[in-house]
Amino acid sequence: MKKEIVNKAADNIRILAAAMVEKAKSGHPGGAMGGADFINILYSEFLNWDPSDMSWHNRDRFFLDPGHMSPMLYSILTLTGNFTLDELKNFRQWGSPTPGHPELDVKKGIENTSGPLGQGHTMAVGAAIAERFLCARFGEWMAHKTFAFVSDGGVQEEISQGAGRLAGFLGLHNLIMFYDSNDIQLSTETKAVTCENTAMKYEAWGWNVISINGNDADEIRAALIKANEEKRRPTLILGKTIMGKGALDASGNSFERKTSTHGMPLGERCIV
Ligand SMILES: Cc1ncc(C[n+]2csc(CCOP(=O)(O)OP(=O)(O)O)c2C)c(N)n1
Ligand SMILES: [Mg+2]
Repeated sequence: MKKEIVNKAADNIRILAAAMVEKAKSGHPGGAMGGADFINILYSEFLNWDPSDMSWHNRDRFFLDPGHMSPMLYSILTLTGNFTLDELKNFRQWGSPTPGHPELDVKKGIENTSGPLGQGHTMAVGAAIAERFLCARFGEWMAHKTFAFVSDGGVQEEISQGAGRLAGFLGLHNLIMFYDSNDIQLSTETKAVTCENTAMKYEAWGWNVISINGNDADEIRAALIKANEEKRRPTLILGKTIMGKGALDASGNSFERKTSTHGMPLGERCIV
């Protein structure tokens, strides 16, 4: 498919994400908009699943770590038919299936409850271990991939270090994790709290690390092809992304790369 059309599909995810936060008057648009390109390529070209049959046990699994990026997940799952536009309109409303942070609902495509950063990382490692266990016991016909999406906050959490180290040691080659590295977090740039080299950290644990522009569809696709071919190691796709990608206010001022784009409706504030 032409890159232009692929990018428009990602723009749809961005617009839905920004719109649902706007309507709810609360939520997190920025990270969701930056991660949209990866999620679009993953779901439309790689994830081996059937949205109409979530009980198929050999389906690929997707675990979201940063639950605050739920608008991104709900948006793609609306494009796949698992959610409706009305459910998006009820984002963050009491009793709706679209709470601010996703809650386990496998039928609708939500494989894990998320919110506490780092937990999605560990759940994905656990699921990848379970997949290898099933294959060792019953044969490779049970093989499937486990995909995870993690952000700056999740990479910083200590729980992720234990899980990441174990995944490398066990050589969980069917685990593929995308790191949305936008260098922005809740109230500061990440450089205010950390200076470690994440690629080197995961390499030291035995991971296959692929660094890309996380907003470029071709680079995302190439990285996922390589990750799928890996036979020995878990893969970390380290994608540099832009917080709030593409968002402008009415006067043309950009919301991109701003800490303030992390966790409030775009329309509710002046750009700082
Ligand atoms: C264990 C845990 N500690 C603190 C928080 C509060 N929190 C929510 S989002 C966030 C930082 C998010 O930064 P990042 O993961 O980079 O997401 P982005 O700002 O890029 O959307 C924090 C600290 C949390 N959700 N979980
Ligand atoms: Mg971030």
